[in-house]
Amino acid sequence: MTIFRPFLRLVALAAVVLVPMAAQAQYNYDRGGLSWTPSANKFQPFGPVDFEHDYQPFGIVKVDDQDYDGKEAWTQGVFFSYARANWQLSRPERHELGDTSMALVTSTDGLSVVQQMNGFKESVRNAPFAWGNRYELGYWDGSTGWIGGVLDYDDQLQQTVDTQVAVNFINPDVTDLYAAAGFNTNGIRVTMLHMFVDRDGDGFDDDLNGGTGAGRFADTDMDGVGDTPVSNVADVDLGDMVIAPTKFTHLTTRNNANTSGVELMKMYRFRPLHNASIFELFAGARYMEMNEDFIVNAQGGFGNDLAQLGSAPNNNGVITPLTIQSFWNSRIDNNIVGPQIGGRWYSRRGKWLFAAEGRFLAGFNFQNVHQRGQLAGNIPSGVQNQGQPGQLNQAPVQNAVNAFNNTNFEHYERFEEWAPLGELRLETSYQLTKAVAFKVGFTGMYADGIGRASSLILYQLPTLGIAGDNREDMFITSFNFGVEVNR
Ligand SMILES: [Ca+2]
Ligand SMILES: [Ca+2]
Ligand SMILES: [Ca+2]
Repeated sequence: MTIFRPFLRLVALAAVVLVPMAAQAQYNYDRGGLSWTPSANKFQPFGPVDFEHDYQPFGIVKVDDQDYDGKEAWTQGVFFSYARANWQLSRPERHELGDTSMALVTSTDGLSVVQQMNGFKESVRNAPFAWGNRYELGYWDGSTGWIGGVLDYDDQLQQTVDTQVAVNFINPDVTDLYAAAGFNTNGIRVTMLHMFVDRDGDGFDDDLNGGTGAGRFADTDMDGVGDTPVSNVADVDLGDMVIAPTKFTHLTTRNNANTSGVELMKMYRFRPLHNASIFELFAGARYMEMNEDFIVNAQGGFGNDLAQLGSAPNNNGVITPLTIQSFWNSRIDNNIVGPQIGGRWYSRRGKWLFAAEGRFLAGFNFQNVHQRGQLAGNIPSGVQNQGQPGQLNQAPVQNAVNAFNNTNFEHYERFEEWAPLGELRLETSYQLTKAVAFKVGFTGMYADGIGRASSLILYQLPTLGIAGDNREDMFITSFNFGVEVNR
């Protein structure tokens, strides 16, 4: 949540309050000839101006062939416009949910090695429509004027809920850490996801490679089954480890995007073209935001399916079943600011008006990225294999738990990018009264240099990170309907 958004809503509210004021004022200033008198004060936005309203906003418009008596080809004075928008933000570029390098993991049988592929080929799959508002307020005084606009496109939300979703992670080699801690690595490569397994649930690590002990247990009676904890870590048989699969039993994603902005521009109106259509030129500044949250919650994984985890027994000996919990939430704020030019061409036919409008923002995008999360959480100390409470094998996921340290992580990053933004609006309005028109239209916006939350995740153990893929293009399309007063 930025502080900008509440401010924006305040501005929007102010604009709504101004509607009656605008509606009371009217308008038709220079009837008859196709000329107007320039204002005595071209540039002063709030100073004395030359237009005078005639205060008949709801006068009937009479149509007589191509002419009607209520409206000139252009307007003078205060105008206001409001549009309800059904809008859509294009989905991000294809980014898998997970690291795309190949991952070899142990199958859920704890024995065979399989190649694990990411379950989601796209982190965000859809681009649903959502609702938003747009307000414009301004005035014309002769051939110049001012226009201010507020755009507030609300939450574009989508969620997925899936089961058995594999997510690959970059899995660092931690063999040196084991060696430094006194383990006998014997040329065995150990990664962060390596762990011992207890498939038969006897409470002892299974001996997978035969002979030299069963993981953290010595086989004192030589029956092929570990039975006694080793007293020296150098006697642990790292060769009995497998790589834990990172397939989550339950995974939800949630992507939430919104766009808002303000603009303020000086307007210039050219003399009518030969077909009586009018062209107006705008120049000013614009500020736009595109904020996006990508939230992932995952249960299981990290070897959870290789063991029934339970809490340490409480005073009554009761063990609570545990599921490993993970989450990673990513947020990006694209804050785009820069000078803007634009133009509007329109033509009246009786009560109908057709308008085409374009804008170009030479934007500079200040991106703020924030990521927080936790991997392999919900594992308190004393966790154990629920199938064999009281036995010595504390947790098959011990390595994962130890390596990740069960802590929250947080990452921040800032990027600065050029973000040119273009906008095209096509609208048709129908004059209901002298001042009030109903309008429908389409708006398309395109921008480059935009960061998307789901594309900025570095899927690396143990604490993820922010990847640098922060330049994408985006399309915003919206279908609008609303009212105009004296536009
Ligand atoms: Ca066992
Ligand atoms: Ca062994
Ligand atoms: Ca034994």
